[in-house]
Amino acid sequence: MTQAQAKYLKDYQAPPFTIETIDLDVNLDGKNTLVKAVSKVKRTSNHANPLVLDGESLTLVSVVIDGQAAVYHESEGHLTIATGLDEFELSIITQLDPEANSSLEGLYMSDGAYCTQCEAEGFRRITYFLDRPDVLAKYTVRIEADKLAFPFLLSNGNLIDKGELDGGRHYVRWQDPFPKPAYLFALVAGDFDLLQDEFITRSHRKVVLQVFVDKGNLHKAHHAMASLKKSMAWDESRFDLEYDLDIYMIVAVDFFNMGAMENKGLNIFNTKYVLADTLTATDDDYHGIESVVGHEYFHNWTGNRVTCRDWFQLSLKEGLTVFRDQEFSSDLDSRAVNRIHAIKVIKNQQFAEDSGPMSHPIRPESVIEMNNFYTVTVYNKGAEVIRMMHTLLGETHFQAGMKLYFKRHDGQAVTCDDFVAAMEDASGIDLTQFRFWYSQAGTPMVTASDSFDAASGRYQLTLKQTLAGCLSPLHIPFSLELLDEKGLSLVNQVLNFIEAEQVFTFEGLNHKPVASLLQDFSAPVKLHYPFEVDQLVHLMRFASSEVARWEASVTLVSQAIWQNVEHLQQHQTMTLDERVKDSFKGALLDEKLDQALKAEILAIPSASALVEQTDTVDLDALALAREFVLTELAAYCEDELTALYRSLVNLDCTKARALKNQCLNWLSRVSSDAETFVVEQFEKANNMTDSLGALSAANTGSLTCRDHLMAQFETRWRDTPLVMDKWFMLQATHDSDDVIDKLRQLQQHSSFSMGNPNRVRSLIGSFAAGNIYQFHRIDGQGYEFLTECLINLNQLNPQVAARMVTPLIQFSKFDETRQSKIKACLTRLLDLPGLSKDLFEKVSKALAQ
Ligand code: B3K
Ligand code: ZN
Repeated sequence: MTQAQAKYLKDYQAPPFTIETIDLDVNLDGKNTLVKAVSKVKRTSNHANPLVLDGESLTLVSVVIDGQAAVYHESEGHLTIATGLDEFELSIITQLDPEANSSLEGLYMSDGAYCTQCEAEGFRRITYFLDRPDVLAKYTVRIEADKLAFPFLLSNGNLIDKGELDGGRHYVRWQDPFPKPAYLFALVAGDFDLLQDEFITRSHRKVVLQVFVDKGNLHKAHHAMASLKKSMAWDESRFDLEYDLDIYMIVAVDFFNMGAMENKGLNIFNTKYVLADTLTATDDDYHGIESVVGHEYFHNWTGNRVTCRDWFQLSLKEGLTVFRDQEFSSDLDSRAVNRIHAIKVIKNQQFAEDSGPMSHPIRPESVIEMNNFYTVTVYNKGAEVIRMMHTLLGETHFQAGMKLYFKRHDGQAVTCDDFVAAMEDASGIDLTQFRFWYSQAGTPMVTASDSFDAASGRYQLTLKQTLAGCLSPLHIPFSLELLDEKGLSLVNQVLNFIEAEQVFTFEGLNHKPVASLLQDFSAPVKLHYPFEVDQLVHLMRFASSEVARWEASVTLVSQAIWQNVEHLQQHQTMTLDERVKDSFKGALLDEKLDQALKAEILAIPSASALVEQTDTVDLDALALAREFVLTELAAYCEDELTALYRSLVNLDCTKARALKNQCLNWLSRVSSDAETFVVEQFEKANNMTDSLGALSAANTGSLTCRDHLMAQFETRWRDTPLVMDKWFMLQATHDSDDVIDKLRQLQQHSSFSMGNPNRVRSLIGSFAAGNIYQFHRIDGQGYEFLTECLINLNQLNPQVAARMVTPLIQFSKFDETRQSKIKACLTRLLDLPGLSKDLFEKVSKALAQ
């Protein structure tokens, strides 16, 4: 295979040709599907180069220019057409086999329906085209197919024609009035149940809303529909943005590489983010649906109306749209809990990416396979960067910046810098230094130290920032609260931390205050400050910000775990400070504390989250220390946990369920009542949150009832794929020594399919990413199992394979023995004949580390 080549941001050049309109005629006929694409092509400048189009896995039938057979050359990935014309009509016919397309990119089949996925570079698997986001064309699409099997034929924009044809076939024509890049093209053909509703926009236009789901699932589409209506209303009220077409369609398919896709007017969704009823979906699933429906809807402005100039600018649309969906969720529900979830993604996953071989700035500078850059860095750190601008500018200036951005760039393909410039120009705030956040990879480290002079009442906080390879310091909004000894707030402000080292002075204090540092995680940095137990206990009780109180609890328990890791390494007995125990008991008993926040405090950091807090990890000691601290806390609080659990059992509300299930999880470690609680909860459950909460507790506590309950669950749900995903996930995350044998057996389960990314993620992905002790078994069996799966997936679905390799390439913190076993597996992958460029990019970078 030819070695995959990287592309560089610095090499960007405007397109030498452009395509302003395209007429697509898609004749859906299984293996013999034909696509005729008629484009109006224009030379954009004075040059004599041929037209070079992108294309992959296509069978070319014909190429015609202005009615004449064209002179062309087909090579790997390209079609080069010789022409001296400045403007011409190009007509290309290609033949596709969607049934054989297991990569789920381009045109493929999901459970008998045709559908497409074109972002980032899937359109080139449909026809030869200028498949780059800065070529914006108006699309007209004719679809023809068998009427009985495919009664619904959908594409972007508005339906302008339809009719019957001979042989039981029918056709439709769709026209999208908005010019768009090829990655936003979509087509669906199938037989679905349809949920229909409408939304009246604030300028009184009626928009038809449609959600298409597999037959028999109509009752599970209502939450997605409600979420869509909320999103439309929210974008009007918070961002002053209104929908622009007369119809908005969502189609749910079970075979899908990611969560969802924002194609103009025709979103295609993973069923996981559409289908829900209380029996089959958890409260978290409901929340996930609302947030993903919102995210895709918000892309209509941030992504579709204003799109990216090139793929290096992906964060322009993704960081901004994640920020918008986070704000949507926070405006609708608990802001603190939403913020905590976002912080966890950064600390547990993004920091890991930053310290691994795939570390990249939110605006990457070189890319081999674009699909590898839909990352937590581009998305979630990207959203943090937008959030920091929001913090620096404030809501009013930020919204003025958004207005200016749309005024300048509606209908254009632009850069991250254009966005920052709009924010800067609308607010008058200089963001020159802030721009380094776009170009610097890695996690900045902030070290804080402080001193108090009792005589003068002066408190000084010194902040130092370091970031490997960063010559100039970053502009860090550093949010700070100072509390007095009674817990009263003395100072609450955002510091502009702009120098490598900066001292902030506060006068007139009577005692040394307790500092709540980097409140609400005001910047995506690692903070180092030698917190004492008493300070953390104080913050847990008194910090004004709920997020800061949660953060203090995480630091408190993490410090206790790390201390015990040291004890173990020095062959000392493990201990747990009474103050730590009391502060957790205090939180449990605190009636003023929001139940959802309490549940977050009880969700002790996972082992993987703890790994992210250090540079090297002794995994075996970490496992013992974490289990020790958790068990000690649970034993100390057993009575309170039991009482709290009992008080919540019959409450029908999300927060109460979250807290109840956390209590159960703790009790499963220590309580003799745990079996009874779990079995009763499982048997009485009238919703999936309770069933799954019981099963998870049985799983973590390895309770006697576990196998029996798992079997019951399987019998009940074996025909409901999304629920079986939960069962596969529980199997895969069971910390038991025979789990790998079990996983091998489960790959033969009738509900499992290696071709379906949802199944693969729940069985194999959650093992590698969520069963850290078994995945990192010292005998290397975990690595070998994943490697075998990846070898299989490399051919079937390279994108999913490359997603799942992540835990294998983030090995730098582990010991020599584990590292050498991992490297042996990576070498085996690198030597694989026909290795996809998706896997090649990640594996080669990991081995080069
Ligand atoms: N834009 C899509 C992701 C496309 C991923 C391509 N590998 C979904 C989203 O972020 O909304
Ligand atoms: Zn997105």
